[in-house]
Amino acid sequence: MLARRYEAATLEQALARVREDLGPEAVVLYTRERRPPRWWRWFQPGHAEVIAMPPAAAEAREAPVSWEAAQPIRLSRGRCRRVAFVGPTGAGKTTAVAKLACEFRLRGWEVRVVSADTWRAAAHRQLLDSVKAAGIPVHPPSGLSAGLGAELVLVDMPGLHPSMSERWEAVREVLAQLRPHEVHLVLSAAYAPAVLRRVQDDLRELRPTRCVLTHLDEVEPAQVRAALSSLALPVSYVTYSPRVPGEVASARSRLGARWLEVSACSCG
Ligand SMILES: Nc1nc2c(ncn2[C@@H]2O[C@H](COP(=O)(O)OP(=O)(O)O)[C@@H](O)[C@H]2O)c(=O)[nH]1
Ligand SMILES: [Mg+2]
Repeated sequence: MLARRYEAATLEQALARVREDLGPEAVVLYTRERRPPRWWRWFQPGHAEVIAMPPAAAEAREAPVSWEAAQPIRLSRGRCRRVAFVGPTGAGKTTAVAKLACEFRLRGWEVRVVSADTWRAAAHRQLLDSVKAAGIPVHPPSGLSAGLGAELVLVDMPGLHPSMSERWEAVREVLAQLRPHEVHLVLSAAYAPAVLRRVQDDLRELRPTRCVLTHLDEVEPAQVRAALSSLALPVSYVTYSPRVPGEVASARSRLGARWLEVSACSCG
């Protein structure tokens, strides 16, 4: 979408930069402002952040793309919901798991993460580093029973391709053991439509019921439209930065829908 990030000491200044750069019709996708108390500002100035994109009206006039928003993960106190994330290598699985783990933890839920990607040595480390600050335990697949007692268990799977038979075996085994309530297919919005269709087809056996669309900050609206029109699954979440925590939204939230709708309806 090639959304741009603007940072300044205040929200007004950041928005002024957006208008200066993208014009008064710029589409603001996200704002965040940290305002320290007045007496503290001398030591530490405020910080505001805006993500915005050029006006959708500038885009080609085409029919709106239809897409479906899936329900976000729903939890109940004292009950454990197991959610697995599958997809190709580099799609953004580990990042999405870490973002969601932090998000649910911050909302007060008991969260555990299972790192089933033993192929990328850095994967476990990456996950551990990004969620440990939130106090979320990360378990190897052999520690699945440690998920008992948690209200949400998020499982990060290794990247899959039909040629990787060993990984498929491992993923099938973890899924059989875990019996997840939900399987989310993680797809990058940067993939070409043919790749998106092929991946959905290749991974159908794992029965994903929804997909997470990632890398929205890196692609043009036309690309997001192409991605949305290639999806057979409803979208559960979107991610729009590599940062953890933060910058993940349910497709049913205003922010999540905005990331997709701006592109889907870029028909002027
Ligand atoms: N810009 C951007 N980068 C992302 C996003 N999600 C993941 N990444 C980056 O994409 C790369 C692959 O992500 P990772 O979570 O390791 O993918 P995995 O192989 O599917 O687990 C990493 O460099 C991430 O920081 C996103 O929404 N936006
Ligand atoms: Mg990974």
